[in-house]
Amino acid sequence: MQAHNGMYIDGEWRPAAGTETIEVVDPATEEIIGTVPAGTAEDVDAAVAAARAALPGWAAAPPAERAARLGALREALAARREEIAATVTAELGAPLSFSQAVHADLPITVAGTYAGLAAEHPFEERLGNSRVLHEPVGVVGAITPWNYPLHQVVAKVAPALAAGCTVVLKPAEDTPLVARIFAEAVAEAGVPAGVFNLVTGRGPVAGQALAEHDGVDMVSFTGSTAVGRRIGAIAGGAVKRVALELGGKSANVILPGADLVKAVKIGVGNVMANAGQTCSAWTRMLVHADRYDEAVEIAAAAAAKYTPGDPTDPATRLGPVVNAGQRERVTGYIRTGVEEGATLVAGGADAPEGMERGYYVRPTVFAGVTPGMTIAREEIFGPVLSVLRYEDADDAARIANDSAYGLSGAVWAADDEEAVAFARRLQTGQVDVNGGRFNPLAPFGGYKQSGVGRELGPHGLTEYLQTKSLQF
Ligand code: TXE
Repeated sequence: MQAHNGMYIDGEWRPAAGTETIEVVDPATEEIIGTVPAGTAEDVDAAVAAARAALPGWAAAPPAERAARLGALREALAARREEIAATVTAELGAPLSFSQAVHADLPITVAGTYAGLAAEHPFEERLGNSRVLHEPVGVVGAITPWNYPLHQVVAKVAPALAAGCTVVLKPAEDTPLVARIFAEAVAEAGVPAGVFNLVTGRGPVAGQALAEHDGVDMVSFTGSTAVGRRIGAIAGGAVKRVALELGGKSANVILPGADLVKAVKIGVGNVMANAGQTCSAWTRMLVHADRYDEAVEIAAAAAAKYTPGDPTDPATRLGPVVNAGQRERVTGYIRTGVEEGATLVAGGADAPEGMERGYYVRPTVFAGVTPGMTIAREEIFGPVLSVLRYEDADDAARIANDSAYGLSGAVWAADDEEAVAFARRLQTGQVDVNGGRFNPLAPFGGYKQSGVGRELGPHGLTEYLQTKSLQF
C-alpha cells in the first residue's frame, strides 16, 4: 500500500493544500493499493504559478536543450519499464504482457520521437518577405484519462515540452500512480523546476479548476465526450487554445476480397485489447452479407479464447475493466443489446465463471446488430464487439459513417489500392489499411465528435505552437 501525500510542483514534492485523499484500487483484487492527495484549487494555483514562472526560460531554451531533456526523459522512463508495467497492471488491471509491450513501451517510444522532433522541428520559416516564427502557446493544462494512463500523459507532455510550453498535469483518479512515476522520471531527466507539474485530484474539482484557470493558455484533454464538451465550452468562453481527444465507435470494414479469417481475428483482438478500453477500438465489424455467417463464427471462436484472468499472470490476455462503475456500464450495454434484439454469440452480461473478485467482463460478441441499435451507436468501452451486415460498398460506407464519432477504423480488401479507395470515403481520423502497423509519427485524432486537434508526431507538436509573422 503506497500512501502518498505530495504533489510535484516547481521541481519538488510538496504536501497538498488539503487533507482529502483518493484511494487507488486494484481492479483484479478490489483491494486498495495506494492513496494520493485529492488536489484543490489551491494546489492548482500553486502549480500554475510554477509553470508560469518557468515559462520564459523554457520557451527561450535552444531546441537542442529541450531535445536533450526529452532524450533523458525517454531514458529515465525506459529504465523504469518494469515498474511502469507493474504499476499499470495494478491500477488499471491490464494484462502484464500488454502493460509491458504497450503501456510502458509505447510512451517510451513517443518520448523518443519528441526528443528527435524537438531538435528537428522548423520553429522558423521564410515565406516571401516574411519570417514566420512558431512560438510556444504558453502554460498547458493537461487532463488525462485512465485507459492508457502513461501514454496519454506522454502524448501531451512530450510535445508540449518540445514546443517550449510548460505543463500542469491532472491525471485520472483511477490511475494516478503511474503519473507519479512519470513526475519522478521528469525530475531525473533534469527538466528545470516548474516546467512540468503534477496535481492529482478529482475531475470536477482539480480538473475543472485547471481548465478554468486564467494562468492556463491551453487545455489539452482526453476523456469522455461529455466532459470534453464542458472543457471546450470553458476554453471557448475564455478564448484559450483547446485540444480534445474524445470517444469513438470505429468501424472495421471487411470488403469481400479480404482475407476474412485474418481480418476477423485481428479485429477481435483489437477490441479485446486493454479489455476494450481503447478510444480507437474497432467496435463495429462490418461484413458483406455473403460472408456474414462465416465471419460471426470466426469472431465468436476467437473471442472465446480471451479467457478473463489474473492480469499479473504473463499468459493472461484479458484482465478486468478499470472499476465497478465501468463494469456496470459495460454489462448494462450488453443487456441493452440483448433487449434490442441483437444475438449474443459469445460472452454475456453475467460474471465470468470462477471470478468472484475483480471487475471482470466476459469477452462478448453480438451478431445481428443493426445500425440503429444502442450497441452500434454508443461507446461501450469494454470487451464487446458488434458485427453488422452490409450489402455493397456504398452500404458499408454509409453504415461506417453513420456515427457521431470519427476517431479510427480499418479497411481490409484484396489489395491496398482498393482499401485506400474505400478509406477515402470514411469520415474518420485514421484508418488501418489491411492490418497496417502502428506509426508513432502519424497524427492521431478525431473527425466529428471524436475531438479537436491531433496528437503524436509533428502534427502533435504543432498543436502547442502559435504563429507570429515578421514582414521585411
Ligand atoms: O471519463 P472522464 P471517465 C469514455 C469511455 C468511458 C467514459 C467515462 O466511454 O466509459 O468516457 O470515463 C477529468 N473538469 N472515455 O468517467 O470523466 C477526470 O478526472 C475537468 C473515453 O473516467 O471524461 C479525468 O482526468 N476535468 C476516453 C479525465 O477528465 C474533468 C478515455 C477523463 O475522465 C471533469 C476515458 C471536469 N468537470 C474515458 N470531470 C478516450 N477518449 O480515450 C472529469 N474530469
